[in-house]
This record gives sequence, C-alpha cells and structure tokens, in this order.
Amino acid sequence: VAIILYDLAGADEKRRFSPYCWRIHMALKHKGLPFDTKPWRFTEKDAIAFANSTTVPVIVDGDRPVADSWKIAEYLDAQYPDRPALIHGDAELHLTRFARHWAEGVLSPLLLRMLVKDINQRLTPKDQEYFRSSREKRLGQSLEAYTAGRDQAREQFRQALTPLRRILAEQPFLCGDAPAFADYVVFGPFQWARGTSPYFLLAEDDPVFAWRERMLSLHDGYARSFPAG
Ligand SMILES: N[C@@H](CCC(=O)N[C@@H](CS)C(=O)NCC(=O)O)C(=O)O
Repeated sequence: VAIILYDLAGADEKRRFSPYCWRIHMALKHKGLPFDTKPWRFTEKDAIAFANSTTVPVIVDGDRPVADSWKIAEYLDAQYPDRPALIHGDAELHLTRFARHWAEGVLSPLLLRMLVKDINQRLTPKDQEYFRSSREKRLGQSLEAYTAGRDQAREQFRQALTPLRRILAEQPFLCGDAPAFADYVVFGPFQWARGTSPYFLLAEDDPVFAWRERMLSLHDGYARSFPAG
C-alpha cells in the first residue's frame, strides 16, 4: 500500500504549494517510496483530525499517521533505513536544523510579503475567507497593504540568500554533491512561490537560480511538473 500524503491544494486541486508539504514530496521521492497525495484545504481540519493535527503535511503509512514535516522526515529515515537517507548522521542533522530555522525564520517571512495576495487568489472561496481573516489578524493590516512593500522584500530576500549563494559556489547542493533534506527544506519556500505567484524572485544569473533549476529537475522533473505562476 502506498503512503498517503495530505497536501495543501488551491482551488485548482493540481496546484500544490505548501512549503512544508514540499519537504515531504521531495523526501518521499528521495527515498523512492511510492505515495499518493490527497488534496487538502485550510478549512478541512476535520479530515486530518485523526492524526491529531491542524496542519499539513500529514502522512499515513499503512495504518500509521504521522504529522509535522520534521517528524515525518525523522520517521521515514527510521522506518526505511535501507533507502537513501534524508539526514546523513549528526553533522548533517545540525546543518539541517540550521536550514530549517533559516527557511522558516528568514526566507518564508520575506516571501510571505511578496506572495500573500497571490496565495489568497489561488485558494477556494471558503479558504480565501479563512486565509484572509486569519492572516490579516496576524499581520495587523490588509493583505494588499502588506504586499505593497514586496519589491523591497525581494531585495532583502536576495540579500538573505548570500550564504546559500556562497555555498553553491563551492558545491552543487547544500548537502554537498547530492541533495538531501536540508536542500528540500530550503527548496520548500521556493515551491511555495512557484505554485502561487508569477512574481520573479531571482535574477537568472544568480547561482541560486541554477540550484533551483537543479532541484526542479530532480526525480525526473517531479517538482517542475506541478502548475506554476
Ligand atoms: N510545523 C509544521 C507546520 C506545517 C504548517 O504550518 N502547514 C500549513 C500549510 S503551509 C498549514 O497546514 N496551515 C494550516 C492553517 O494555517 O490553518 C510542519 O513542519 O509540518
């Protein structure tokens, strides 16, 4: 039986853009595990209550539910040790923790400013209502006012990518010669952008652009095969 991945979807159910779910799409591909996805909307909390979670990703492996992208990655490495590792040993675990907090604490907030209005437009009408009211409350302003500063956020985003850019001058992936979970964790926010917005994040001559292309091409172009823009 294939693993089931509950995956955030837009009004168009083929549109998949959760940065946390993308970690797991890539993780499952990396480990070569067969899986099916179930499109999930923000307002379908009942559908994942069985996993004791209010957020996606949630996976079900056989009859075993696992929620939270970090826990899912740990579970997959523990459960399938003969498959390629997502996190190779302690040194890489520490790098991956850094990648996680950098992605969640620095990259994603800057992206939110660039994407928030476009994200909203991609959702089902019911999700739009939920997303707008929950995010406007959190941001303390309208989505439109918040995203008005997006060109400035893009400058800050490009600046914030400096460490990745410099690492990529020395090696093709964050994890070295081949990608692993830290790469997928940083790639997640880029898929969030790609799946929701036509806004250009990166200059074409940026080494991060080339890395993103390599990530899109992995596993037979899996990430590239989803609707973009
Ligand atoms: N710590 C969780 C965070 C997951 C998360 O925040 N997922 C978002 C989608 S990108 C979600 O389900 N949000 C539900 C909501 O905002 O109500 C993980 O790593 O899996």
